[in-house]
Amino acid sequence: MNLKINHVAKKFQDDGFVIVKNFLEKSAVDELEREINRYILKILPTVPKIHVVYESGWSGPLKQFSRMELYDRYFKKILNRPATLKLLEACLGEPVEPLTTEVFYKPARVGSPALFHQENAYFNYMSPYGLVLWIALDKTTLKNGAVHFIKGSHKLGELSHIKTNLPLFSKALPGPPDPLKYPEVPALLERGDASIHHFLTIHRSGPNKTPLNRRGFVLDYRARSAQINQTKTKTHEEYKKEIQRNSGAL
Ligand SMILES: O=C(O)CCC(=O)C(=O)O
Repeated sequence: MNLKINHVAKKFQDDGFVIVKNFLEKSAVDELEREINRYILKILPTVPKIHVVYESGWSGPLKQFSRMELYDRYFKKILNRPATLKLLEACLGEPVEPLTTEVFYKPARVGSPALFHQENAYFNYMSPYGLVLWIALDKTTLKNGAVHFIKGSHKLGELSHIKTNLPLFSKALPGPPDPLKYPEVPALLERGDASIHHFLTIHRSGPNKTPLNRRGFVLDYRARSAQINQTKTKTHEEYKKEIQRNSGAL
């Protein structure tokens, strides 16, 4: 097992992302799916609108929801799963602290793209930043909006993002870096596989034009020693509030 962890950590450190086959066994993904469906039915209708994004307006196909750990014990516990922490700590090379959970739903037929971005444009930590674990609840393909990573882009440092004024992916990069130096790699996952990416790794996902949902369960962690950039956080929070007011979430 340690050999496998070392291999995963080395890939993560070299490329800025790594794919972990069979991250969850079948019974664990089935349980996770049941718990997410329970959350959508019972809890989601009661959470503040700032933690839910639909593809359009305030009903219909779900696009994304977050902060589940605030409202439900199951998701608080899953953030602290010892095997997950061990793997992520090996990747980052130091202990990690849980930040939040998210579900990127990418609904059938209408699921819209995620623009090129680095996670840290939203989280605003300083080195050694943090990382994201993305667990596939559905097989991901080139047609249903698999996440694409730009290999090696975590070495480019913090890049300047533009404002999109969208409720989700409110910041984006104007475009990818030179594809000859930094090739794009799609994360083609089976249900239960996962990817891990660094807060500085540039990534995007395409639309979902297929008749089936493409759901990803996401856990975000910071490095324990990473300090938050207070100035950037203040500016980001003000910008986020403006978008939330405009969209009617606040
Ligand atoms: O799941 C997706 O389509 C996008 C995920 C993403 O961009 C992220 O985790 O920041």
